[in-house]
Amino acid sequence: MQLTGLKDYQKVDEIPIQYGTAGFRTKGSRLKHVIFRMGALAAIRSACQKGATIGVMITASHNPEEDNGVKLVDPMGEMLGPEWEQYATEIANVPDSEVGTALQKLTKNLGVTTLANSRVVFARDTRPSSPILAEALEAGIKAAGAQCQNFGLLTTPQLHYIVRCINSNGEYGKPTEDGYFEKLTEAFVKLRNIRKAKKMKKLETYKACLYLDAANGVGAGKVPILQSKLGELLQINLVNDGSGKLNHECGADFVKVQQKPPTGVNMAPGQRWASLDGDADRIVFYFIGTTDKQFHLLDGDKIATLVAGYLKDLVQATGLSLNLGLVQTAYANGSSTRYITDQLQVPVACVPTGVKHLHHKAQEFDIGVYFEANGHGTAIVSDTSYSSLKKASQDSTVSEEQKEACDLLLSVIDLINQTVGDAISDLLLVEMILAALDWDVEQWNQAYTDLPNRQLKVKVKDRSVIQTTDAERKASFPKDLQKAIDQSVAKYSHGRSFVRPSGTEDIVRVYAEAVSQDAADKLANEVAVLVFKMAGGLGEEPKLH
Ligand code: G16
Repeated sequence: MQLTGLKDYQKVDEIPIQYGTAGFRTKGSRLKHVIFRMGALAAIRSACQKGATIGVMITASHNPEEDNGVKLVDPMGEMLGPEWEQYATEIANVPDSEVGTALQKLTKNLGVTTLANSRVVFARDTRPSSPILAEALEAGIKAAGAQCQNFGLLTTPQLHYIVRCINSNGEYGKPTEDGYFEKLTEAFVKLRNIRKAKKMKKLETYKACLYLDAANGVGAGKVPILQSKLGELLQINLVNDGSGKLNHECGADFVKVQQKPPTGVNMAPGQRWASLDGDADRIVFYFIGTTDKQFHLLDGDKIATLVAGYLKDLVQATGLSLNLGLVQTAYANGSSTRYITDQLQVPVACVPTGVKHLHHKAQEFDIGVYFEANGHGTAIVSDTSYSSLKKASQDSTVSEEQKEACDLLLSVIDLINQTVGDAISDLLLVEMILAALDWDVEQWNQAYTDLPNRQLKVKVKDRSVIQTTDAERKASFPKDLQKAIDQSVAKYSHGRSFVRPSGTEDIVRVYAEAVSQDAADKLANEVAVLVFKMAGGLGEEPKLH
């Protein structure tokens, strides 16, 4: 394949790069050639999908500002499948002189004869390197002979939504940012009006402020649009609104991992706070207790249990037999899994980190709720369940109460971005459920108490030496690492710990939980030292702080 402009997008180094948890991620300065090549690959993917539109998002989400990344979005707004991740990795790593041949070989193997009908849409986040990378992407798409549309600045979930709208011929919604906000806010307003009609006692409370940390990311520019459409229904007080450094001591990842508020914010007890991450696909909530004056985190596990509990009751009220399930990862707090199983009595599955794994597993249920503890998640509804709900809502033999429940559930489904975890949609969903249940954040938090936990990062020479099994809950390599982890864990009451190489940062992640914070910290540190010693740690040995 002849790629015009290839000479402007040559490799800057020979360090191998891999399509990881959420696409390619590294320093923005290393990515121009990768993104140019991904433009061509997206065109090929589109051709293999009979000309369906493929999305490409330029973002490194929660990573520091100097990083950047790229991920491809499949026709229904889903993450790229594993086989194509492999193609992406191969194409990204071939020498400059072999790019054309490698792409040619791939198109031939896949039986692609033309890329002229391929369509790619793309968007970017607010990182300084994003505009130039978007140019590289456009050049790659055009060099492959495909058509493209640049949506400029979008959140990652907005792009996923738009891709699905285009490929469903508008059935999922209008394929524009306006269409996105229209769909979500109309559903929200409708649901809140139903509640108003039911005279919820504390509905007034929910007109109060939500304090929102936008991580100085792309979401910051979108919140005013949301606010303008919600009017008084939800007052959002924005901090880290884009005037500061992206993800720096703020944002969902910082708050979750550090278990503290963004630096510099002034929280009063009882206020409802939330943080987005850099591309607004994750959200966590938090507050200062009115009695204990302590910081409390309402992370992805708490959101998942809130959503699953609400949906379970609603499904029951419809009278339809739809099976609801919840999907988590190894990071899910042990208390949340127990609560889901014992109290909610909802089946729960555990899969490896990465939305693609959770989404895939959730598709096994009629209604699948999935959340990573870091706040990345959504709910999905199978086509047949959606049709049953539509049918029942118009069926004259169905009771009025059941019809009402079907209508309610259909509106809730409209409020959910089913393509991928979406911080803005999740924000509205949580606000709606809290209002519906007449709960404040403290009541929400009381559902169960998290086991104290700690996450650490260990720098090693090559993080790929760590291999895992059992949905990342066990290390299968280096030999004896798991045995050593088990010995450490055995010393702590309610102890649990695992390690895994990050797919978005050049580090190994360590997770530990135990009966007290002190014990969780000690266990995490012991395991971090094991990783450091057995997997080629760099720099100083981890120390307990
Ligand atoms: C991405 C993925 C998430 C994953 C996170 C961390 O989030 O979409 O599924 O949990 O990276 O992954 P890892 O532990 O492999 O580094 P985001 O918000 O950065 O796109």
